[in-house]
Amino acid sequence: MRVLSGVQPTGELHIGNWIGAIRNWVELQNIHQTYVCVVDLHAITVPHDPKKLSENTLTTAALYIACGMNPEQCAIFIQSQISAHSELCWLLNCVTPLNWMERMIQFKEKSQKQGDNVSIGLLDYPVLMAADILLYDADLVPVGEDQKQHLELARDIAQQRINSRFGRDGKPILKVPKPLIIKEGAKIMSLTDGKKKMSKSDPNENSRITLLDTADLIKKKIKRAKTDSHIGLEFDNQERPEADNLLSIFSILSGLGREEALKECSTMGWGKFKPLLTDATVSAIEPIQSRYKELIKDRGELHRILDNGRSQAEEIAQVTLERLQAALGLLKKNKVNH
Ligand code: AQP
Repeated sequence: MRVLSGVQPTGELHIGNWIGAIRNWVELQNIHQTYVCVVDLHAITVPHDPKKLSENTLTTAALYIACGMNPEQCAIFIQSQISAHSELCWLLNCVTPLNWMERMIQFKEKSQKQGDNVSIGLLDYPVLMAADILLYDADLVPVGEDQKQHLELARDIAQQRINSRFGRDGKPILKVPKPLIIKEGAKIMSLTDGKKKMSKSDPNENSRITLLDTADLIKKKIKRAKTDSHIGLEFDNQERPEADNLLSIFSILSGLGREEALKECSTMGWGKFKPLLTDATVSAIEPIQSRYKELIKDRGELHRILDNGRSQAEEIAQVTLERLQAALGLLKKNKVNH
């Protein structure tokens, strides 16, 4: 099966991106044809700093590898370097109803933060994401819970708007992908508000732990993390979202799993729990950080890996794009010289 996923280079990757997405790709590359991209075209749907964008793009790619993505086993590439992403997005735009887009939760949330400055690109974000996935005939798309609605949209566009309208003789033009959401850690919440997801773009840096935070910074952020007045950690108590979130993070990063973590922490006060969580977090991301430091020293090698990933991905993307162009009746380029 073919797997495709990506992260936006909108800032430093956090433990939510890792636990909800990247960590799962690492397993998948051993069993499936895996394509992972840095989705920089998505990152410009909100106001951004051009200098930081190119740096974050390279950093994100280096972090994929530091987290265990192996360029020998998967294709790692930059979305904007393959023009078929934007071209397919346009074709899909022309068949996607506007009212499907206005329902998207992420659009509602992100547009609210931007007042009068909302770009068409932000509204179109899910169609570009559909193009990313559909270009590669992906069977599976591993994402966190927050991206599930976008995945459903990609499925609807492929099935209802392309295959059933333009497919001939029952043959689909685009493959309809399936989401792959690993339950454990599918939505890591903010450290400062257990009801909000952890996010790269949250203006409060204390709300997230990034994969490049120092041990000291992690300690400080966890110390400041929101708690409640109860003693003992527990899962699934809607009145205690912070307890549920921090215990989930602990159970995953310590490797103990839910049952063991609950046994260990169910009668523990916050004062004792927080140092435990700090240690588990620091130890879990320390190997990523040391691999990252090595990788980022050799930018030439990173660019070589990305060039190689791009040529593998581009070949597939072009075939899909031409298939859809033909199905929509766009006149093919005449390849014969006059
Ligand atoms: N808090 C989270 N918990 C679990 N998974 C998460 N993901 C993001 N946040 C969490 C997963 O990470 C992948 C990449 O996400 P993205 O960067 O493309 O977009 P996003 O979901 O909008 O991530 P952020 O961090 O919130 O970025 P900003 O702030 O720029 O919007 C996806 O698979 C996502 O599910």
